[in-house]
Amino acid sequence: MKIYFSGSIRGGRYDAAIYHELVEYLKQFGHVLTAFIGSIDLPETDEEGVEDSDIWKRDVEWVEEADVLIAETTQASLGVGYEIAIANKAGTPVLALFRESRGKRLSGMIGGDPNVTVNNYQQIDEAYSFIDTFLKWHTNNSK
Ligand code: 6IA
Repeated sequence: MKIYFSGSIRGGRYDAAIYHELVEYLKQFGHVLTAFIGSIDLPETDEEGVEDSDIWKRDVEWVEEADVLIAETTQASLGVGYEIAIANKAGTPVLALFRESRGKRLSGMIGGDPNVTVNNYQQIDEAYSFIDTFLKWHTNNSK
């Protein structure tokens, strides 16, 4: 299974440790195309030598070829929202994981999308369990 993991980069790396945990967990189910998003020391802005046009082209291809897209959406990110929209268009199932904290709510454009499975969690184990349920369902009903 090809898994596209989405998490904030330029939107802010505050949740990098959580992305790391999620990516490590996802690896048991298949190939995580974007495992680098879970790198704790991935820079927010220091991306010398990487053209935005190349990032966009490769990521759009990966979202389209992925079997599922799993996004950690707590830290708002334009890129993550954009990827969710592309996945929808490509028919790639989307799971959005959100931690209800800091008095913040998920964007209505994600929370209100009938094609997105939104699961709220507090502890990482709850996120793992939502991932299990989501992947089990989509393994049995693949696109
Ligand atoms: O707007 P953001 O930068 O927060 O968007 C984050 C999302 O866009 C992630 O889910 C990624 O899939 C994608 N994305 C944004 N920047 C990059 C990128 N930059 N490379 C790949 N995907 C990206 C180069 C990173 C480099 C330091 C290794």
